Amino acid sequence: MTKRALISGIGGQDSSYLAELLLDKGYTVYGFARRTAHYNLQNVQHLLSNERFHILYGDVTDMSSIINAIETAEPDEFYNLAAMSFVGQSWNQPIQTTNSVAVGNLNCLEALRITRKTDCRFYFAGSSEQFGKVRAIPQTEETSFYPRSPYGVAKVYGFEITRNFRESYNMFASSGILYNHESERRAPEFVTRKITLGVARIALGINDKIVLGNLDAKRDWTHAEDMVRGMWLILQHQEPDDFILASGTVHSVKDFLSHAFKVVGIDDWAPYVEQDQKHMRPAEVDFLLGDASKAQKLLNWKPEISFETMVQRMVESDIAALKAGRADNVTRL
Ligand code: F7E
Repeated sequence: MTKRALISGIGGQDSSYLAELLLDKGYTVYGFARRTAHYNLQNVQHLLSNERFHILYGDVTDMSSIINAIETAEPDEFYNLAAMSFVGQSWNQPIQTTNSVAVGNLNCLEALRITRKTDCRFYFAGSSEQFGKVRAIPQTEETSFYPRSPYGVAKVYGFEITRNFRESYNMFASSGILYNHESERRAPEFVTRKITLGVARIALGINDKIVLGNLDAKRDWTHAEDMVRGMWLILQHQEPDDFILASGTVHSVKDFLSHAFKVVGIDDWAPYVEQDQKHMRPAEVDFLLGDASKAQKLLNWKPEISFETMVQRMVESDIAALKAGRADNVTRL
């Protein structure tokens, strides 16, 4: 029988790749989307004509809408990917962040329990931001949490409540603790896409600089396509569990700049980059590096797209989009 999946946050980067993956595997996919004043389904536009792909409107902060979605979709798997995901913004709207990330996840779990769909497999999108201040290098599933932002604090709650539902109600509720993951579909607020769009604009003579914050921050970056395969594998495992998904390599923002400028033939990028205090965070996470050996061993998961290929794909895609006049969502830098 065809499997059915419900994906919340369907307008986002990860959910669009996950929906593609599940449709390829023969699933019927229900995307749970928030209604916003501006159209927010560009990332899944190409899937809307697929007869196995459906959009249901609602919000994870509104439990009645989740219950309706569960009753319509009757999912075998529920991926909760809905959240305010921009760490920097979480200081400006800590309550909305907590409502969408933490309470939103509790609402999803409660909705499954109330509708007696406790046999539905549930995925929570955990984050390396839960580790925050480094306690161990690299971080494993055993490393303790010390989040450094309202976003990170809310993710810790989401992670712990998922484990609690697993242990309290015997639900198949699992979390991936995902390190940074990027792609051509990444929103332009995030540092990687901000850089690749900036480089594309410089290469085409549209702009002459990129304005950033902390260039010394180090992250473990993976392509989002690799990550969604990991999410799916987490829900196919014989038992519910928590897994780190990461590349196991670390690069600084400066390294990212250097690779991105190299794609357009610029070796000395310093004259094109300025720093501005307004992009610095009240509390920074300086260094994150994940150890995904548990996922490799138990799920046979490892990333296939290298850091260099990912950066190249992003820069080339932004150049092509600008040349084609598809400069939408480029203005919020
Ligand atoms: O920042 C520094 C910034 O906003 C990366 C989200 O997907 O991954 C992401 O969180 C680093 C930080 O991602 C700018 O200070 C410098 O150190 O791209 P980001 P993030 O905060 O690491 C985790 C795993 C998630 O769960 C999140 O949802 O880059 N940085 N200059 C800057 N960052 C931004 N955004 N803009 C700058 O101008």
